[in-house]
Amino acid sequence: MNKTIIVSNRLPLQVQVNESGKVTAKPSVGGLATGMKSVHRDSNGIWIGWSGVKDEDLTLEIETKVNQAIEKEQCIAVKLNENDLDNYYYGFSNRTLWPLFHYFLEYTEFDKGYWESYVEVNKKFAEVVIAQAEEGDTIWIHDYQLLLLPAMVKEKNPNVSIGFFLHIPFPSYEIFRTFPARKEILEGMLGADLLGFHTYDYERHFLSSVKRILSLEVNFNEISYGNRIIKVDSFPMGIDYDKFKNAALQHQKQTEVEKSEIQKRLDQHLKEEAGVKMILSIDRLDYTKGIPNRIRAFEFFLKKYPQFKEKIRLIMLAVPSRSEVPQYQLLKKETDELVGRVNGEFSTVSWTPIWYFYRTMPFENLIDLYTSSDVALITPVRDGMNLVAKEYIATRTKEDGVLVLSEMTGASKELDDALLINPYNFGEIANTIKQAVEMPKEEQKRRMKALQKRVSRYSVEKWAGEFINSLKNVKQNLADVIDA
Ligand code: GDG
Repeated sequence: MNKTIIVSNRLPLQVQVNESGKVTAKPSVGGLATGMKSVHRDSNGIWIGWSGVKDEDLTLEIETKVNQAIEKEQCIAVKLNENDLDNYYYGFSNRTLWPLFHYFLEYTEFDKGYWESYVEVNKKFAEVVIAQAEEGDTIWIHDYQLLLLPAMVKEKNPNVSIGFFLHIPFPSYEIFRTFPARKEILEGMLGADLLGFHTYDYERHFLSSVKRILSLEVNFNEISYGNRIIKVDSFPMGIDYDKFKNAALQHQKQTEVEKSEIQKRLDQHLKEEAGVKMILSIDRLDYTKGIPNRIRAFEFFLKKYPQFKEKIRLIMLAVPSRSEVPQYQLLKKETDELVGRVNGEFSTVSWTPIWYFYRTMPFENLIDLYTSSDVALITPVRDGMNLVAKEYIATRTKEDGVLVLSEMTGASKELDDALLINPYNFGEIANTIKQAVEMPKEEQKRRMKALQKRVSRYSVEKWAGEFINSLKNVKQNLADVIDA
């Protein structure tokens, strides 16, 4: 029976090795893992990726135990050592591709050592995939860490069908052309039979680079490449809508003893500070998420509309991320300083304008925050999709709440009932915050219902299903051409 092989940098597992050498592998609960569940489990499929334990920490005994634990979850590990992680992951993936694809040219480091390691690690992945793949199998490769993998697999095994999905933006040709390895990257991606992006814009940018850099013929959304036709399409990723909706419904039924400390504090706020509007933001602390702009815009709002002092609060959850990379350390410093500045300038004895959390929170607390906030303020300067916006929508079971969303996110292309803003325009953000907190309930409801309709229909399972179907069609078309 043909199988589906999923490949991503990390396996969808939390692998832990405790001090006495006991190994556990728990499934991760992230959106991608959920969306792929049906593809992974139902199709007798396997998932290939790094386990999260580097070679230096693997004795023979521990490695055997790790492999046994992950095989139970239908997963297979690619081994990575510290040098790979420094150069392929923290280096080329996160200091070259991530900034470049998010339009941060000034942060993009072109380093030969990073590139060589990226090629080597993609080869390591290819070896494992090729060992597992059999004729007729379907392979779905994910994201920017593995851009060279499709061609490496296709070359050795032309009779498997390969899909590739990019979770981050594909930049415009004018940005992409600056990249020394631009040709190699495109050729690597073109090993796939189907290439998927979150939005039509990213798809268009990719096709334009293919045309201009590789001089290939592009016909609508199909590329002629040697004797192959490669299809390119957009598949906007969704969320596990029911999971968020049901968690919010459950949340409403909580008794006093079941409530989290955060929820108790939020309730206290409702009692003692009735009328104070709660504005929420949640993101990894990443320079693409527009966190400093958001704080500056909030500061500008407090200056421009002083009537909101003591009447509004920004709750900002910033999740630690890639703290080994210098730009992330600088961003942390800048964020701390800006929060300090705003709180220092505007706080009163009974009111702090920004509640700032720099940590990861459990899922239950995320639900506390989503369900208790009047407005979600999401201001990335560049974001492939942004799932937080969709999660906020799913938890608003009373059909209230307002989403203020950057037009630089992939999500904004689908969510036109949100209040869309340009994250660089502080005046516009300030005015939109005012519009959001003053929005009449009927308008909130009208907008929220439309947003919920969209997000509930296009769930993460649907997204995965449509990608796989599209890949099957490409395969079918190919078979028809060969038979004809
Ligand atoms: C990349 C692209 C694209 C956040 N804090 C906590 C927590 N989260 C969860 C959220 C959400 C996820 O993390 C973040 O997803 P995003 O889509 O917002 O952003 P990235 O991490 O940058 O993801 C992005 C995505 O890939 C998918 O293709 O949308 O554009 O950059 O699910 O809920 N979860 C928990 N605690 C936290 O503190 N439990």
